[in-house]
Amino acid sequence: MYTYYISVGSNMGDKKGHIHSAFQSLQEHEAVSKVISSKLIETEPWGYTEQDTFVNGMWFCVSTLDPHQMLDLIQFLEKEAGRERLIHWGPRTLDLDIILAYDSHGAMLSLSDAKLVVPHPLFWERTFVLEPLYELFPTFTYKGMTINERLAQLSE
Ligand code: A4P
Ligand code: MG
Repeated sequence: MYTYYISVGSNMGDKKGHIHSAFQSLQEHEAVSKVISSKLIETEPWGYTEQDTFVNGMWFCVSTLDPHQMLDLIQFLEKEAGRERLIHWGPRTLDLDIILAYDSHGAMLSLSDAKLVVPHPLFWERTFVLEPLYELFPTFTYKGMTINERLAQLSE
């Protein structure tokens, strides 16, 4: 059994609609349980800024799927939302990223191969990831810092 924190973002079309449909598909998946969503927030684009505002959030779930199987599942959900990969960091109907993964003993997984890097390499830089993560996991610490301390540092 694994637990996951998955970030969700959309900045094209019916943004909240894409997110809600994918959330429902995840909830209905036989290998996934205890799916919880943070509230959804509107955020300014980060990176490639010539694009519409995003709706962002965070999902927590428990699953028997291992991290690579979970990656396959979230890529399937992105495809269901009509996602095409055009511009790196560019507009997307749905972007799902595995931010954190834990094994059944509660140990945080660190993985890095050609397909998957966990924890997500940029999560600690992004307020649109850290704010919803804080809602679901307020006690999380990384590099000796709480999420609130990191958010304060990022806003300096
Ligand atoms: N991959 C590796 N590690 C992971 C992981 N932990 N989770 C690989 C998911 N995928 C992972 O992803 C490319 C490849 O990354 C996948 O095939 C997988 O094997 P992608 O989604 O196709 O490519 P991308 O869109 O070019 O990159 P990515 O990383 O999804 O984009 P980002 O970095 O997430 O940036 N501003 C705001 N305010 N809100 C946003 O949500 N999002 C982006 C996208 C930019 N600016 C934003 C937001
Ligand atoms: Mg992605």
